[in-house]
Amino acid sequence: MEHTTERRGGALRPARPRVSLRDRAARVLDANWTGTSTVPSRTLYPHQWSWDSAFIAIGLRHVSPLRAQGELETLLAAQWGDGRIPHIVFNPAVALDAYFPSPDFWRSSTAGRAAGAPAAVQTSGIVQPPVHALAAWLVHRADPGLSRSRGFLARVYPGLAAWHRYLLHRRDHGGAGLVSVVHPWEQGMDNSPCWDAPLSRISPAPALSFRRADLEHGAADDRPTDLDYGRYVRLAADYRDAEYADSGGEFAVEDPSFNALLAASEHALARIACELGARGTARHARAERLTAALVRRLWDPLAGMFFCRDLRGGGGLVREYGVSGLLPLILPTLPREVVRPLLETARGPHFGVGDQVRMAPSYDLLGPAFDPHRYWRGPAWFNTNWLLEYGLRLHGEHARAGRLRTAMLDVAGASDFAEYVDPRTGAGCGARRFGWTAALTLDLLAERTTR
Ligand code: 9WN
Repeated sequence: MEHTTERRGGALRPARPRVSLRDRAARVLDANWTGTSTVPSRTLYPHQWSWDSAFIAIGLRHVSPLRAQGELETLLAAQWGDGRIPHIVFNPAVALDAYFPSPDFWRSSTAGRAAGAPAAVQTSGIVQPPVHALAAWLVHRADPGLSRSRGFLARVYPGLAAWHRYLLHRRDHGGAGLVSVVHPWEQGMDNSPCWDAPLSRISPAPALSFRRADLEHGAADDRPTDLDYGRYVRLAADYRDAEYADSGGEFAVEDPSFNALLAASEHALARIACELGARGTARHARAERLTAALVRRLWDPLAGMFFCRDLRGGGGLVREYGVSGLLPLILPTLPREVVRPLLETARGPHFGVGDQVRMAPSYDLLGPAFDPHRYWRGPAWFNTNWLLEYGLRLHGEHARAGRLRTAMLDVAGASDFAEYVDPRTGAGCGARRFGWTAALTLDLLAERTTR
């Protein structure tokens, strides 16, 4: 708490204690805690989401390492037999119509039986970016004594290893050592213009065949369109009807951030293995192979940018500047001849990081599809900016990283922990008191050494 005094009517009197940003952020996580995990938003997203939980655990470890461990353990309890970690774990106490698509759409325990979906809990059947091993390692580091006494790493290691195995073995649809996403929701930046070309080939499900719940809580102009939703539904229904088998499918894209996060998490898994008394060498080597494949497959030296590769559209690169293409900066061994131009792209007119914007936009400031308010088509998000801030520091851009950190803290506080914000003004959009915004604020506020 910060105590100040204020002058009212000429007299000095004690001010009401102002709540610090740290306490406000911690209160958001308390309010979103269900007893076993944390919802991204009480209104818009009332269940557990996969990469949200990983980012939330990274912040929660500064407030309650025990809850942070529990967050990841709850998610892993819903893992499928084939190793996939589902993107949503449904809370049975929440009404079916509170979120779409609901459990009766995914039908995980029946349609997912062959893939090993759990019987006791309902989940979606697609995945999200693999931030979990990284989160588990950071959670362990926050309180190694507690972690060792609970056997936390030993509990989560087999599931995390199976998760990476699933991605590397069942999702390498391009056969070149990278993972493909089979739905835009899997990559997490749902309506990014990077998906426009691959999605344009998908015939949308009829508008009357489903009912969106998101528009009851969010402004339509800030959300994906009905046409986007029709295509999301078509892709998810086709995957479900094929019993979530990882064979064909009309959408398969190699994405830079998904694969960079897998490489970073593979490095973290190597550290976890060492902590458990095993050798991490093979895992570090795998992370290096992923880094090399990223550069070989997705780096465009002329543009100074990583792009998505559209496997079903002739296998070419989608030359849209999405923030995903900057996120390989989190990798420690990215070659110098890639790092230098990539940092220039981050600073330059497409993203303006550190000068033209308060926070990095999700999509190209110069792109024809740029929209500062519509979800992943321009607004700035806290998870991608947190990753970017880390990447800038990792590669020696300390002053720029410091400016970004300050802006993120200001914007998080002023917007009441908005889901996403206008990258230039910082004006909040979407849900407020959003889980990972609060969690990553806590992480940015923590001492550098514990981060
Ligand atoms: C679909 C929960 C999730 C995030 C995603 C974000 C949004 C869901 C939706 O919310 O997606 O998964 O209904 O729009 O795009 O990144 O994990 O916060």
